[in-house]
Amino acid sequence: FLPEPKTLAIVGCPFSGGQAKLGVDRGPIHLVQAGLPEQLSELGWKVLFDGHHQFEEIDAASDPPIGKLKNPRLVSRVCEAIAKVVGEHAKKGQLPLTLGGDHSLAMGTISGTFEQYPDACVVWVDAHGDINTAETTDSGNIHGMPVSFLLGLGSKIPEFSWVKPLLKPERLVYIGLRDVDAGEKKILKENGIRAFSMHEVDKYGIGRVVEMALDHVNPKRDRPIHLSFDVDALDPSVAPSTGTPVRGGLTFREGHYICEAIYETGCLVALDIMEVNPSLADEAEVKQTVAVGCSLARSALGETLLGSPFAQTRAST
Ligand code: 5AB
Ligand code: MN
Ligand code: MN
Ligand code: MN
Repeated sequence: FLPEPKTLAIVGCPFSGGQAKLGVDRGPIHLVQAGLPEQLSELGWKVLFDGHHQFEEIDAASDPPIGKLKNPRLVSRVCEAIAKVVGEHAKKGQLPLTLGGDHSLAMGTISGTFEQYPDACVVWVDAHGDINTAETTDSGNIHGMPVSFLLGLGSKIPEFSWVKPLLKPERLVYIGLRDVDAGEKKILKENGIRAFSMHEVDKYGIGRVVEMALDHVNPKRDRPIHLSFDVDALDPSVAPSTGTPVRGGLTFREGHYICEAIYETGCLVALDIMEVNPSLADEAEVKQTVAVGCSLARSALGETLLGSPFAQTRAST
């Protein structure tokens, strides 16, 4: 789907308004400082990095909750801005890599992807479903809700009217779930959304799970793929610095395998690395989590364990 030279646009999103813990807005800065742009150019990408996005601020006093939703106007405006940025990069044939920031941002990134690729599918890797609606959310944190907005579920909120319900339930698949709210379980069931929880990862192994997941959303491997990766999908022993860790998660290799397998399809058109929070956990754990965020991105963008067969083929022709 991407023209040569393969160009990557890094979109830094220092945003935390979709949840209550401070620090997740510093995730992108840490990922970039750890050398992610350089690492990705070493993989052969032409890397564009236009800095970390500055968002307009709305003070809490002028952004009271709408129903239970917290910071609704702020989250909406930031996501709308990100949708434009991601959509424009995609339109230019570039692959947007969005660094979060909290996962509410995916409301923006996926909206941007669908602007350019209406037949895209979404692989959502997470411990959580992030599919609460205004009716089902308990916390009111919008990082637990982006998927419902993208699907057009729940009551319509005028402040979010820019979000078009472009994602169809059959074009969405989850991997890694293990902390799904009761209301979310009902939504998954009612909408027939395919989800591979940690139970299925244990039962079939990650290889089969990724194959089944892709067979579901992308049977002919001809649809563009948006991969939205919440680092809390990984076990907390692998990615401790995140706001909502849940035990029993993906191993280091399982997480990277998902990324490698999606890269191998040749269909990846957009990538999110979300929820790295460098202010949670100690220094060594922060370093570990940031390093894992970088290596997940590298795996999704072509790093292999035994060198690239693609590069060898090209060199020998
Ligand atoms: B994350 C919870 N379901 O709605 C809620 O980290 C957690 O983007 C959401 O996956 C976790 O608040 C959101 C309890
Ligand atoms: Mn999560
Ligand atoms: Mn999430
Ligand atoms: Mn989280």
